[in-house]
This record gives sequence, C-alpha cells and structure tokens, in this order.
Amino acid sequence: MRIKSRLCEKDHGFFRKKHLYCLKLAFNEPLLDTMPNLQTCIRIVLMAAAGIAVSAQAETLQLSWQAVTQDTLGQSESAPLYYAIHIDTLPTFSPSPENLLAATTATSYTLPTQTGKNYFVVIRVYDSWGNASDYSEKAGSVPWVVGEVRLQLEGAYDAAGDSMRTILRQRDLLPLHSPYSAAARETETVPESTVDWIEVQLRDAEDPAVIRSRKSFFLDQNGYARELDGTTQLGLTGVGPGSYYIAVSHRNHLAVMSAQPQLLQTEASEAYDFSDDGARFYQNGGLELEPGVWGSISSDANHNGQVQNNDKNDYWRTQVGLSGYREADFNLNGEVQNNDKNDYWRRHVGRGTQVP
Ligand SMILES: [Ca+2]
Ligand SMILES: [Ca+2]
Repeated sequence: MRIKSRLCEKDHGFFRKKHLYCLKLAFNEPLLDTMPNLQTCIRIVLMAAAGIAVSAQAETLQLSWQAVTQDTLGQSESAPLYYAIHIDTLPTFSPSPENLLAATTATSYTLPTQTGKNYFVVIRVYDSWGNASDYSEKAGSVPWVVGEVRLQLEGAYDAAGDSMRTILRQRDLLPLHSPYSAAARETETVPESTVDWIEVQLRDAEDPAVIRSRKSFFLDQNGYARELDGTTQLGLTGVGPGSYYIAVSHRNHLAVMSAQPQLLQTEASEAYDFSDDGARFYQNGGLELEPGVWGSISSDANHNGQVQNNDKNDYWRTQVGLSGYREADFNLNGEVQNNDKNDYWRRHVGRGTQVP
C-alpha cells in the first residue's frame, strides 16, 4: 500500500482511478485478516513480468520484457498495464520507493548510465485499478552470485571481548577508498563497527589459482564481511550460480580460502564461517587465536603472501614510531610499535599463505 501511495505522490498518474485497495481499506483490516478467503477473492494478482533483459551499452542501459496479459488465475488482462521499474547497482537490493526508476506502459525502457557500473532490475506490474503482480525475478546487466562470509583477523582479534577491535575506525584512520587496487571501491562513510577493508574473491572450483570475481567489502567487529550499505549479503559479479572457492584477502594478513568449493546462488545462503573450525581453511591455512576461534595470520606488510625479513626491514623498521593506516601496524591499532614486531612478525616469520 505504501508503495502505491508514494507512486501517487510522485504523480505517475496511474492510480487516480478508483483503487481496489480503497475497497480493502473500506473493510475492517483485522476482519480481512481473519477472512483470508475474502481477501483472496477480491484481489486480482497479475502475472509477474518475465523475460527481463538488461543490456548495457556505452552510455545507456536498455531494458525490455515480455508483456503481461493475464492474472494468476489465467484471466486475460486488458491494457493499459503499468510496469514499475526498480533499479540499483547492488545485486542484493530489495525493491522500495527509493529505487523506483519509472513506470511505463511500454515493454522497454532506456536510461542513461555510468560506464563501468552494473545494474540490477526488478519489475512490478499494475493495472489501472491498482491491482498488482508479485515482484519479478531479478535481472542484471551482468551475471552475479550472493555469498556471506565470516573471518577473524589475528591482528585485530581481542580474545577478552571475543570480537575484533575497531581502533582504526575509532581514530578515523580508515580510508574512504578500498586499499585493494584490483577491487577499487569508494564509500562516503565507514560504519562504526568496521575493522578494516577486505577483498573477497571467488576462485575457480577446478583451478583455485584463477580468480573469477573479486570485490572490496568492510569487515565488521564480529567478523562478517559487509556491503557498503551494511548488509552481510555480498553480491559478486561476473559469475553465475555455481561452485567456487571463497578467498579473503587483507592488506597485511595472509590470505585464506575455503577448504572446498562452495555452491553459490543468486540469493544468499548460510555464511561461510572461518571462525569456528580450523578445517574450514584451505590447506589448514588458518591460525587458532584462542581455543575454538580461528582466523588469518598477521604480519605480511608487503602483501606478497609470505611473512619474511623484508616485511620487518622494509616496512616495520621504516614505520616504527609512526601512527596512521600503516602496512607494518600488524595489530591494527593505528601505531607501528615494538609489539607489532615482537608479538606478531617474530611469531610468524617463515610462514606463507596456502592460497595458490
Ligand atoms: Ca610479505
Ligand atoms: Ca600496532
């Protein structure tokens, strides 16, 4: 109902006629709730839009779909029907008044877009009386899958609090752009619960050395990777539903990967949780941070997959005494100090990532 009234406010002009929902409001709502048959009987549900094609051109996006001609009972629906288009750049979006693009009686729509962005679309159909369809299946300008992942970083982990410290965020040291150039991303704000940026990668199930998709996300204090809008549902593009190894990379920790490929779909499934079992890490590449809690290993200042002498000599030694967002700040507290070397680097020197 709210969507419809918002549409009216926006003066799309197609709900000015007598609405069926007005009829519904004329009834006592609790009465309707107790009489679902009555509600069913007065509601006409249109077939959802199908066959949605989203085609990205140089500077435009072209949408098209099949005309709806029936309701769900098979009765024919006569024109005009109105297609309300919802659009967003995240494949995990939910349709709302905020992402309503337009309503049209046509079965196609063209809009200007920004090069390099991906777009995802959901359509809902209305008739002149305000009867609606369900939302359509989501369609995108690129294929995508959705996953969830949870990982603790050794450097930030606080065993006493069973969570990670957010000191870099508290001191306002986290950059507004991702530090991972291959997965460049910008944000306007960083949520208070953020530990740092991470990069999530999907790797080929047959050859895990091959990165099929990658994207930067926030890591929160409980270990959940989060989209910039806060959801833990991570949309990864360029690959369709299937099985992939899930790898997580951090700028000064050793990258980790799921022990086995994971089946991912276009809707979120259960989170892959590296935290609670060392067997969840590919080739046992994790570290037990406290009994029963596992995470990734700190001290790889130059992010080359190995904790070596040059991580100390070329980074820690040149940065010790400095504060800020530093490679050699192995415990992520905003300062490069002796304990970064003594408690982290010294403990792990000689170790390397197990991610190929
Ligand atoms: Ca290194
Ligand atoms: Ca430090």
